[in-house]
Amino acid sequence: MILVGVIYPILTLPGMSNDKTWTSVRGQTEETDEISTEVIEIHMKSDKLGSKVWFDPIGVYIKPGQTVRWIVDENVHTTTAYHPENNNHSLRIPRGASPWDSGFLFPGSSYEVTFTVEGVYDYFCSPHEVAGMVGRIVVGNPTGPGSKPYDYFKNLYDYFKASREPESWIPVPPAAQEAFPDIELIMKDKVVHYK
Ligand SMILES: [Cu+2]
Repeated sequence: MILVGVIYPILTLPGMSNDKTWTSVRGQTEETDEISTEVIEIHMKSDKLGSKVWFDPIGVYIKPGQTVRWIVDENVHTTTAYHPENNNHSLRIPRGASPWDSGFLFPGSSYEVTFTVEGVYDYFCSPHEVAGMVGRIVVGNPTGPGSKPYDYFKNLYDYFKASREPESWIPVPPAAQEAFPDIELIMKDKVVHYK
């Protein structure tokens, strides 16, 4: 008599995800959320005519080490840091933090940035900045150039004669200044939606 070995089907194990940590408890697989590695999603929106454009949420609070993922829902957008390296815009992210510029993003595409330096990060959408399409991210302590008045780089020289900020930086346009959510509101609510 010939014994035929039984071939067991290969079990499919749950894959490791970037967002989740899998832990085995008494033979069962459970999913555990870890706040510090949660990816925060911000959608890039537009009405059908393109006359109304916005980031949603427009303000978020995260912890150092967390990643933000921008996703285009409608229209074409960029996510671009307020930084002199980005077309001489004024500095509104922490000193020492790397500026980012996604370039044009089309519907369905996304772009990620991981934030490690604490402070306030202001950013804009290149084609829609003058229409007020901007957003604000607070990473840990709400400090740095992004926490200062929009014209800080012009006033310091006048008041203290000690500024090293170039006065040629492009200021934040009025509609964008109007759109930014207050830092205090972001600290309180953690997520601030566009109104
Ligand atoms: Cu846009």
